[in-house]
Amino acid sequence: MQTSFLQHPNIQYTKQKLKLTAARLVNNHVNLAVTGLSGSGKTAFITSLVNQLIEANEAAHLPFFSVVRESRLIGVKRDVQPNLTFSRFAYEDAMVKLTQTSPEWPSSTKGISQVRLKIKYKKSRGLSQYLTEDATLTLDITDYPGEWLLDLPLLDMDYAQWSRHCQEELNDPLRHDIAGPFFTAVNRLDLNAEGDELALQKIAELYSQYLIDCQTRGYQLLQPGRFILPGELSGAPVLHFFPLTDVQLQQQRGDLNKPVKGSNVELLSQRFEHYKTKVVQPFYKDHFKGFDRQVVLVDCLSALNRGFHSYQDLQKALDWLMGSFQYGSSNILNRLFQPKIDKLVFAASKADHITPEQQTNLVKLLESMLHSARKQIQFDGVSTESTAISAIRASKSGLSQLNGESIPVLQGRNEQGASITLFPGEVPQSCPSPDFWKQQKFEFPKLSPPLMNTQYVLPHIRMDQVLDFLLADKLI
Ligand SMILES: Nc1nc2c(ncn2[C@@H]2O[C@H](COP(=O)(O)OP(=O)(O)OP(=O)(O)O)[C@@H](O)[C@H]2O)c(=O)[nH]1
Ligand SMILES: [Mg+2]
Repeated sequence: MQTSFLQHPNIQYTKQKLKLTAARLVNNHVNLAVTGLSGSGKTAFITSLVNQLIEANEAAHLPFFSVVRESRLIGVKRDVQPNLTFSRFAYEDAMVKLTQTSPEWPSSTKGISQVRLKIKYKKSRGLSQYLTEDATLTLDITDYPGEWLLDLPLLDMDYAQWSRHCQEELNDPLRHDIAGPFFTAVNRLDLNAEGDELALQKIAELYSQYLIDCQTRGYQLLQPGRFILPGELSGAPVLHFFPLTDVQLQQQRGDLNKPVKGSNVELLSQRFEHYKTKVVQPFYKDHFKGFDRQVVLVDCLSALNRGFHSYQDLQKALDWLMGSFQYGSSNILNRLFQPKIDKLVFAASKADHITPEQQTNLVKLLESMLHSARKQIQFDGVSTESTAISAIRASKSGLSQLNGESIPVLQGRNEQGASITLFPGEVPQSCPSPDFWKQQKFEFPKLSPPLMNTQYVLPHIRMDQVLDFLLADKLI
């Protein structure tokens, strides 16, 4: 019997080879980073993202995620993470807490962690349908503190310039009061005396305490970033430095560039330089450089709750933080290396704390905070999106009658777990004037996590839209 043309061994071999090549071509990889300042919702976001993907074919509600809507998602599973020096993202622990009888929010995290997912899907179109049906996208997700990005501008400063910059912050009356113990100690230090490591360590600890106390009072522009979140550097001399006061800077004048050998001021200046080259730069070179896509979470509602100073400080911190995503030729990052993030999502987190008709205002408020920097980022060729999300939705919205009128309300559980129904208030579209804050306060509620009963899929707001923006082009 004659072999048909298509069954000829050479043709079979070529088909096999094409199949392999095509499979390799579609075996994509995305390195997604999630950041935000302390408490902005990074852990909740990644927990929900992993949960939505793993449960996507079960009961997850992802109507705007095209690969799910088109029934092309085959399955998602966790795989061994690529970077063995990062902590493993504690997804399982978070899910245990969220699904227990009295659900709790996942624990606060302090450093960098990672999770790898393998997403198996059916391709949507093209020649490849003859070659292979399925493809796999490898998704690495890294959680890192936004505070680390606040250190980027340090790379362009010397010790004297940085000290001057910190003094501007310290001149804020409230910050100045908080820094009382630090000022007393630093003013007693003889800069030109022989270097005293222990004395410097003690003053550095007072400076860290000042930053921590500022954070407790709602300030967010706190740097050096590792002073609050030292991770593996806790106790290391590289963190034992602090800014000099205006008076000290005037007394030293030009001498800061040529400090007395072995003096306190020489040690301080060396440590500052060491921090820049051995802590800040390596983060950008070893990790940040590898990220393809980035989510930045911003907790606008908590800043509104805390008052004008907190809101203004969040705005400043965001300005600093966004320097890391501006790739213009004069940027510090471009001079160091070429970063490659091509998609960036700014998400106002915890949008379940407000009623649905306020969500447009929340996005506008976020955009007003990002305005000029965002334009620059787009100009540099990064595609950006701003949105309002809830990673783990802890409220339901509805209508209630008040004096014969229907008003939008939220139903959820307060921090003690008791059921509450409330109208949390309006969200401004931009930062209100200082006078407004004197007369009125914002009181967006804190909520307990939702009761999951027998469910294992986390309720959310707009996680599917975020997933689609970040991954749809890699899942075709
Ligand atoms: N209602 C509601 N609360 C949220 C949501 N996401 C986060 N939260 C609240 O915000 C807190 C902080 O969230 P995390 O996810 O731990 O934030 P984080 O950025 O990882 O915080 P750190 O690890 O401390 O930097 C949680 O404990 C919750 O109280 C959400 O989608 N809805
Ligand atoms: Mg966390």
